[in-house]
Amino acid sequence: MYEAQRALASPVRNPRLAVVTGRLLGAAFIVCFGTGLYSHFLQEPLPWMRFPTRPASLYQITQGTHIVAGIACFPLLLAKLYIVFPDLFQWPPVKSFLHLLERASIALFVGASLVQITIGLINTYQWYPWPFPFREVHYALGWVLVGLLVLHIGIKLPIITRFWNGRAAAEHEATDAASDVESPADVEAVRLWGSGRPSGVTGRLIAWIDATPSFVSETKTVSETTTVSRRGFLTTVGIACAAVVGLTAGQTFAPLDAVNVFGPRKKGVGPQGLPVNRTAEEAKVTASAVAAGWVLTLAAGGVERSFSRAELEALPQTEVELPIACVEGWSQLALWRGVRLSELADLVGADTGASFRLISLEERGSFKKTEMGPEYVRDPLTLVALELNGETLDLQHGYPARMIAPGRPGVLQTKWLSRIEAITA
Ligand SMILES: Nc1nc2c(c(=O)[nH]1)N[C@H]1C(S)=C(S)[C@@H](COP(=O)(O)O)O[C@H]1N2
Ligand SMILES: [Mo]
Repeated sequence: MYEAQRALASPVRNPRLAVVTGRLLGAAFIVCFGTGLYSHFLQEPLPWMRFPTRPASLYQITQGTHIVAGIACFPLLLAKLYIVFPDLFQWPPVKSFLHLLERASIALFVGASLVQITIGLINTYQWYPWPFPFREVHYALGWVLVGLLVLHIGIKLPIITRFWNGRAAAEHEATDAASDVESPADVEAVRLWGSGRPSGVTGRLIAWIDATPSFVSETKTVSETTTVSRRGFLTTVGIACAAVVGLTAGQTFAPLDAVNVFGPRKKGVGPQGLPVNRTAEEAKVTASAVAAGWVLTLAAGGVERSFSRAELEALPQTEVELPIACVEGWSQLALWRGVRLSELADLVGADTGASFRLISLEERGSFKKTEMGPEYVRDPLTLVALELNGETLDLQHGYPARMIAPGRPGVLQTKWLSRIEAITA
C-alpha cells in the first residue's frame, strides 16, 4: 500500500489542489441543483407557485447554464478524482465505524455524481438507453447529491478551511519547507490529508514534496517543478473545461454557434430555420393536424367556443420574438405571430386568475397535455401561434396552432393544439 501511494505521488496530488477543484466542482453542483430545481418546478409546480415571465429568455438562460455547468463537471470531476486517487489506498482501509461511514459516503458521492452527469449528458442527445424514467431519477439523484455534498464538506472541513485561501496554503507550505518532515506542521498535514493516521502516507508525501531538501539549490528546483506541474495541470483542466463547454454551448448561446461542434442541435437547422423536437410523425398527428374540420376549442366555466384556423386568423394578430428553450439544452429565438391567449380567454369570459390546460391532438405522449398558470395566460407575449418566421406554421412546428409563452421550458410550448380549457379549482 505504501508503495502504491508512493508510486502515485505527484505534485498535483495535494490538498490545496483538491480544495481548489472541489470548490469549482461544488459551485458547478450548486448551479446545476438550483437551475435544475427551477426547471423541475416549472414542469411540476406546487399549487401556490407563480413564476416570473421576464426576461422572456429566462428559461433559456437557466437551462442553458444548467447544461453548461453540468458539462463542465466532467473535466472537473476527473481532475478531482485524479488528485485524490492515492487516498483510495489508505491503510488500513477501515479504521473505525465512523471511518467506514466516511469512506462509504465518499464512494456513494463519486458514484452518484458520475451517474448524474452521464445520464444528463446522454439525455441532451435524446438517447434513453436505460429502463428508468430520466427526469424522476435525475431529480432524486440531485437531492441525494446535495445531501452527500453537505456531508462531504462537513467531513473535510478542516482541510477545506486550511487550504481554502491560496496565501494561507502557501504559508503553510513555507512553514513545512522550513522545518523537518516530522515537525508538528507536517504531522498536522498528515493528519488532515491522510484522515487521521499519524503515519498517513499521502500526507507524508505532500510534506515530502513540498518540503524537505536541505540544500538551497535543490529546494529551488523542487518547488519550481512543483509550481510548473501544478500550473500545467490547472491549465490542462481549464482548457478541457473551456473546450467541452465552448464546443457545445452554442446550442443555447448564439455567439458560440459557430463553434457548436458537439451540441446535439444546431441553430437554424430544421423547417423554417428552427430545430424540431418531436416530429408530427412521431406524435402521429400527420392526419388530424391537416384535417379540414380542425377547430381550436376554448372552454371556461361552462362556456365553450370553437375557432377554425380562418377564424383565428381573422382575430387581431400579435407578433412576438420568443425562444424555444428545450430542457435538453438547445434553444433558439424565433418570430411568432398569432392571437394573444389573454384575448381568447376574454372571449370565453375566463377568470383572470384561472390556470389553463392545453390539450394537443396527440393521442399519446407525455406532452399531450400541459398546464399553465395565470401569469402566463395573461401575459401579453403569450400567443396561440399561427405563423413562424413569417410563414404559416410548419406541420413539424405545431400547425395548425401551437402555444408560445415567455420564460417557459420547450416541453410546455404545446404543439398541434386542439383544446384550451380553464381549470376549475
Ligand atoms: N404536443 C406536443 N407539443 C410539444 C412537444 C410534444 O412532444 N408534443 N414537444 C415539446 C418540446 S420538448 C419542445 S423542445 C418544443 C420544440 O418545438 P419545435 O419542435 O417546434 O422546435 O415543442 C414542445 N411541444
Ligand atoms: Mo424539449
